[in-house]
Amino acid sequence: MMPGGAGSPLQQLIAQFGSSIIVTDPAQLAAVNVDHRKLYEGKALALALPRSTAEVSKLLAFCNALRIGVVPQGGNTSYCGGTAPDASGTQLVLSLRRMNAIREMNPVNDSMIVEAGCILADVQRAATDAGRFFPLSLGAEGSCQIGGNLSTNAGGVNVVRYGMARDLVLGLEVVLADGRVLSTLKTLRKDNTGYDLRHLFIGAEGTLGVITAASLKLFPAPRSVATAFVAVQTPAAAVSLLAELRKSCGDLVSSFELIPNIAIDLVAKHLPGTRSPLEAGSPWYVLCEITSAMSNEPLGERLETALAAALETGLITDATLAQSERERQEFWFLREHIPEAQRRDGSSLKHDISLPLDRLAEFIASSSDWLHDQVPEGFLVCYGHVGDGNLHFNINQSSNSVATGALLARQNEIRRAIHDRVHEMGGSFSAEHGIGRHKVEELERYASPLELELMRNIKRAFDPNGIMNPGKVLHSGSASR
Ligand code: FAD
Ligand code: 2HG
Ligand code: ZN
Repeated sequence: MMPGGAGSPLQQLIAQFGSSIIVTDPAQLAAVNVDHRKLYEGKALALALPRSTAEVSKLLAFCNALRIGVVPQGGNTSYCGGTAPDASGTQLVLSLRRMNAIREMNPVNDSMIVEAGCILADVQRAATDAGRFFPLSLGAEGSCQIGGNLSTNAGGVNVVRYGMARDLVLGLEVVLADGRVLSTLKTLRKDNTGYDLRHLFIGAEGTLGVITAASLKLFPAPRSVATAFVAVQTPAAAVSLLAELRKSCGDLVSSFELIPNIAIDLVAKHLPGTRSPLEAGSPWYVLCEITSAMSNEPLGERLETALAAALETGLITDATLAQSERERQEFWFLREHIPEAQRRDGSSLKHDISLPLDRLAEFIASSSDWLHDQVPEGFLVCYGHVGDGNLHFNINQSSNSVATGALLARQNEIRRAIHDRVHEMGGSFSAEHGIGRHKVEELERYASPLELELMRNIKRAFDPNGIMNPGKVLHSGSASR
């Protein structure tokens, strides 16, 4: 029977839940049919917009009974195509955008309970308004949702101090594929009571259930901050600088980002009014920040002393400290807009990789040489969260390959060469962006047979009918292979 025909799944959904929850408006569907990078465009059966956990529960129970595939979607900012329905017109996209309440704010316990549809920036703001700090921070924070952040186990620019999204979670409320609600929304730091189920859903990209709420850790608000834009000649110098800063500033180091000159050029080209904070050019820069919860801490002096010592030994070649909050924001604007500048420059190949810190510089050096020799169709824009060993080893099309599509035509071969090299060096082919649909084959290639077997067993245990985000993370149906 066709999805839209009499007694069809769509008609049954509308009859059961009403057209205020089951949306079929073509304009709204067009927006959810495609992922952020436009890698995949599908065709949703409809868009479900529930208002409560109880409604999500009824929806999933219903979809499970009818074997309707469900594709959860948060802010749709993720990079691996995890949010796009397939082309069959039979999958229901489920958005929790109406579930955006802060259920509880508990500054004494340093915790808050939020619904999954909260925009990340709103979660940060609520914490700040309560005099606390929620440290997850990334370029898409104005549109991504906390449910999406947890489902991708997002990283961002504060991981070096506070950890990944996973490290910020005390408990979850999850609707399972069959509609049952699993609630571990406790706000405890210590709770060793059997298997820690919450961690299975974090990073599962909607393949095991729908996260409807989370209990999150809060931290003392930073009251002193110092931010520097530093010129270094090589990535090796950047890695050594990180070690030096850790020696002198300890765990005050909250961000440590590597930026190549080419990225500054791209931002300046595509976002008028921006420019490098340092006059003299340098092949590489570091944007680093130290913060403290103590007010009036002389962090500027501390960072300046550390950087002066590094200048003295030749580890760095120049540096400037942000003299005001406005200047600090300008430094960060440059960093946060590299993805946008890259996008405006044309299609690119993205490799979100991580390596042990002691091998990171060696990887950049050997892979840059390889690219230079073997991939004349592109140029490297390699930047990232070096404090966490995470590089965005991206390749943009050189001007003469835009028209021919020569770089994009070689993407599989290039990806294989880069990921193989990363794997050989003990790294990961997906540091913070997940698997989605885009990296399912990569997971099959690099995970061990035992890891894959256990993942399939977990998928089967939580979602025996395979309705949750089919074809993402693992091949569709591979739960039963
Ligand atoms: P979506 O893209 O909507 O969904 C992501 C996955 O989670 C999908 O598989 C979806 O099915 C699933 N999902 C969504 N909501 C739920 C739910 N409630 N329950 C179960 N499953 C769900 N990522 C980083 O890690 N670090 C960065 O620094 C970073 N910077 C970025 C900068 C820019 C400019 C952009 C555009 C993206 C960036 N990202 C970054 C990627 C992206 O923002 C993150 O992956 C983010 O966590 C995705 O959140 P989202 O709400 O958009 O999720
Ligand atoms: C970032 O760190 C994001 O800015 C996006 O993770 C990286 O666009 C990218 O490749
Ligand atoms: Zn990143």
